[in-house]
Amino acid sequence: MSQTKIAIITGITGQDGSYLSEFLLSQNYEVHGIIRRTSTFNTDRIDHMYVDPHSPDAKLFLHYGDLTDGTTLRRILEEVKPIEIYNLGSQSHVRVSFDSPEYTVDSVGMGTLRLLEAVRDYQQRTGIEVKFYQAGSSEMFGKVQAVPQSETTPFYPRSPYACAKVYAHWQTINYRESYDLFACNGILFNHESPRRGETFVTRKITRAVARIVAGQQKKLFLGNLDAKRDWGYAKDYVKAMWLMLQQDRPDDYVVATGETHSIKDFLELAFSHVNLDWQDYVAFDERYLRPTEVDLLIGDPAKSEEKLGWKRSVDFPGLVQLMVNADLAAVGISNGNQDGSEDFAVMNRSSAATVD
Ligand code: NAP
Ligand code: G4F
Repeated sequence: MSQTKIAIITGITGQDGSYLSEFLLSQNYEVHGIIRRTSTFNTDRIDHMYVDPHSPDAKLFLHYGDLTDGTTLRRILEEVKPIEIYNLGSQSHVRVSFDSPEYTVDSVGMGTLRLLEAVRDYQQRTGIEVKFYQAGSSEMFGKVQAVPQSETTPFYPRSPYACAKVYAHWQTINYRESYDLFACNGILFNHESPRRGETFVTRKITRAVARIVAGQQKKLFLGNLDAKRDWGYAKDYVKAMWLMLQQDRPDDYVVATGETHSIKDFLELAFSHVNLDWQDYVAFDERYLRPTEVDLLIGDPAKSEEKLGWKRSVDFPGLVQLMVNADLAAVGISNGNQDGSEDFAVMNRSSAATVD
């Protein structure tokens, strides 16, 4: 009988954590997620997968922990004995990282170091290999030094968040080279979905479109509309994370679409999908500007495509449409096209997953 494959995911309650959990469960993994204790439920994105842990059918288990708390991370690792760890947890909002730089760097930079140290000790003591995935970001390219950006493009981070991700990136490489860890960096460009946090620009726009159509909102306040991003679909991107850990050797990979679009392009498609003109609704608020901006991101996915056999399944117009449709469904409007309705069902269940 083959052994159960066990994975730990930090950041399981986030957008990527929820899609990765679904994917790993579909591959017959036992999935252990680390969640933060909060005074209100924070498990909306994973409730649909959760089965009472007393049931023999339970394959998803939750543990309280935090990337700022190294002792607990070690304890969970010892208890769970995973073969793979996906480090997705982070204060992931770039604008917020300027307001809370210390906490951002602690969770993103030091959090990764704490986890790597725990893996190093566990592996050295037990001789059991634990494969490690680090959620790196295209934000690390910041003030871009080449177009498009690939694995060899130098970093030029422009926010506390991006600086912390660069630190985590290099620590991951150092632990790979110093202690022979199977540790990979994914350098993922922006990826979105109906499960995207409501304060990131894409979801802020698609949610506003739906609420404007439903008569629940009149204006949408945004910051810089000229920045360009390489936007893909989150569900495609979590497969690349898993593929990296299935290779013979650990390595670093850019995951991107190879296309770039401005916020204005996104607005144009999202509003025209419901026959509205975005210029009638969007207003400027300087609160959403950043002290330093990342003007242009466009990734070169050639290495992921060649070595991992990874390919995106959704293009830019398809992504915008499925996000608008899911947000329309959330306000009770069917747009005929049911793209994203599965996610609407996920996001509207009441929270049930708990840790005893
Ligand atoms: P997300 O939706 O913001 O989710 C972040 C997750 O991290 C949540 O589960 C959050 O828990 C958890 N978290 C926050 N602080 C933590 C802490 N101190 N200890 C433990 N967990 C903590 O982010 P995402 O979009 O899924 O992104 C996943 C990862 O990929 C992040 O590391 C992000 O920085 C990185 N990334 C994202 C993109 C993108 O475009 N989405 C691109 C490149 C890299 P709560 O639910 O309790 O807040
Ligand atoms: O949606 P955003 O907040 O995403 P950003 O800053 O690109 O970061 C996201 O992608 C990174 C990968 O490159 C991840 F590492 C990171 O964790 C996160 O997931 O902003 C996108 C662009 C920016 O140029 C911003 O200035 O949209 C611009 N923008 C304009 N108005 C706005 C707004 N961004 C937000 N969040 N809110 C606005 O009102």
